[in-house]
Amino acid sequence: MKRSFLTLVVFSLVITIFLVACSKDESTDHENMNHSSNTKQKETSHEDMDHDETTSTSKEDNTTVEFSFKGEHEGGKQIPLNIQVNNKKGQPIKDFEVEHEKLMHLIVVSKDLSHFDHIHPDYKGNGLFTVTPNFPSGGEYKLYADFVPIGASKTVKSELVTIEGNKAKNTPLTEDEELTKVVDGKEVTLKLDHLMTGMDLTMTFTIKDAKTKQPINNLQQYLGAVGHVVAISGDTESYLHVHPMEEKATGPNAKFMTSFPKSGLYKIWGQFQQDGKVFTIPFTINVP
Ligand SMILES: [Cu+2]
Repeated sequence: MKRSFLTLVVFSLVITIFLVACSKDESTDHENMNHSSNTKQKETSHEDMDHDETTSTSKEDNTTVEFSFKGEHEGGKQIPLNIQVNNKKGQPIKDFEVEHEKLMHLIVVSKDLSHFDHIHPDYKGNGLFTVTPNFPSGGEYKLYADFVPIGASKTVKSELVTIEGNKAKNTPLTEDEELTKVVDGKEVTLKLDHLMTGMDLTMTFTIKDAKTKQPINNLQQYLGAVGHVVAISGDTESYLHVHPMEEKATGPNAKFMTSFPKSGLYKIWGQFQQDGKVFTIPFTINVP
């Protein structure tokens, strides 16, 4: 009796220490990384693209990003894009940290969030990145450049661009009734531990083989982590950084942490890799 009581006390102590350590960890995490960039909506067409005045994740943000297309850009075409990163004085920012194996991640979405692409611009030096996104049709797209200048914090700069050509029909964003989807032979279920604005929450993706219903436990590292998750608000103003909680996990569960800055619809894309192939699973949720 006495012994089991002692065991219980020791056990509770261990748990308490563990919890304190964890919550400490999370708060640092939160301060350093868990931000959304609430970008100002700006209607720019490619002809009058100018400096993006969006806010970034850093209070002492000293970066500006200029997105400019080279040459013709009709929908359905691949259009070369320049992304120039400068400081506020107009001088190029030259050094960037490698984050998830890349110097810059570029997310391209259509304004209605039906099209999503995650690509990696090439660094040409002197703050200039180049990439050739694919725009499946004409219409409005939002570009989010995600990078970390050396010595600064994670920065996201976005731009709304208009691509000429026949527009695809607008697909209004609607909340998913069920958070289980089948993509590329994988059945993926998303669980959120609680849905509340401004609170850290855990997203768990559970991945099974769609045919056999067997859990998939051989996910490969994709860009240095079990997977990558991007979340964007329905109005495209908030781009959320979502962080894997156990980078080295291999499935069937992949856990991520984020927080939603305001209520409303969000589209979430989870990207994972198995057998050398990346698959992307979209979910739309409504944050109350
Ligand atoms: Cu990336």
